[in-house]
Amino acid sequence: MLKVENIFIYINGIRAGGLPLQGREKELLSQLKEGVIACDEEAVVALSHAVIREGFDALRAIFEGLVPGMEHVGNLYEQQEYFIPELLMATEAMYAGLNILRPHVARVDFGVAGAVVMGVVHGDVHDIGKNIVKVMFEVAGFEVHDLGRDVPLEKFVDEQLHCDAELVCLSAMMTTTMVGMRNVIRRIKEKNPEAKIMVGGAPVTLDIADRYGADCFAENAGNALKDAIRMFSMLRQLRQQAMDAETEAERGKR
Ligand code: B12
Repeated sequence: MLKVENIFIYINGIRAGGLPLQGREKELLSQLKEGVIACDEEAVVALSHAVIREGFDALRAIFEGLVPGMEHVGNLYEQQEYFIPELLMATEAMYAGLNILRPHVARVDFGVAGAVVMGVVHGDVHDIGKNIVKVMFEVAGFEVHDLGRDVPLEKFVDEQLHCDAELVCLSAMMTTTMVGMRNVIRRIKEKNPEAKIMVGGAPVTLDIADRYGADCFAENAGNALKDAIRMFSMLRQLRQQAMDAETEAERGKR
């Protein structure tokens, strides 16, 4: 089991501080990124299979190949070099790669796993970011109840109660849909004040998270996992302390 302090080294290693990419792996991951940018689904499929066949790390291929490719596509869209049809094709290429790589991602035992409900809020179909966050949570052994995208408010509330999830993760990529998070958070807290809520997505900031009453905000998948692990460890510790205090009080009575 990895110690909590080592989680940071592990996660940072995925994207930056780990072993530098070299040789064939570097070449494959750079081609994966280019494949997404070129909206070339066939190439992304072939390259993803090559990553697995040649024994390279699937998680690294997702975070250092597919994700930077999609981020670059986002920049091209903002510079008006790409339009909606290119976005759709790049999304298909990215998902084709993700579907091949995801089953090969190694799980790591952080010793704090629990149930998490996750989804993209009503009116919003941008689900790539949420699915990347989901991969991270699955790596750490969390049981993810994925509600998908364009999720009606009440579905989050019902699912949290149904699976007694300690954490609900809400994603929104548009300013118009982000405002819906406030109601989801209010309703979940009304029904279960114990549930913790984490929000994220491009327009969301720490200030907004605070104003909406969320417990946590993370700007990317790595930080989302770090914060979730921190939160779960703290909850476990508090529960243990409460149980110890109760046992102590019982002993005192006898
Ligand atoms: C791809 C894309 C699409 C694809 C989505 C495909 C899909 N299945 O997701 C398609 C083509 C369908 C699309 C449609 C539209 N889009 Co669009 N889209 C994008 C684009 C270019 C990239 C988003 C993306 O996937 N990024 C890559 C991923 C990896 O990053 P990410 O999503 O930010 O996720 C990371 C973090 O945000 C965070 N995160 C995300 N979720 C969560 C959740 C939690 C709990 C946490 C902790 C963290 C977290 O972690 C993730 C991983 O590190 C963005 C522009 C951009 N630069 O972001 C516009 C963008 C989001 N789209 C936009 C718009 C306006 C639209 C449309 C209205 C366009 C139209 N005229 O039809 C429609 C809306 C449809 C709808 N109702 O939702 C705007 C939103 C503007 C705004 N601020 O409101 C953007 C910002 C483009 C722009 N600058 O105008 N889009």
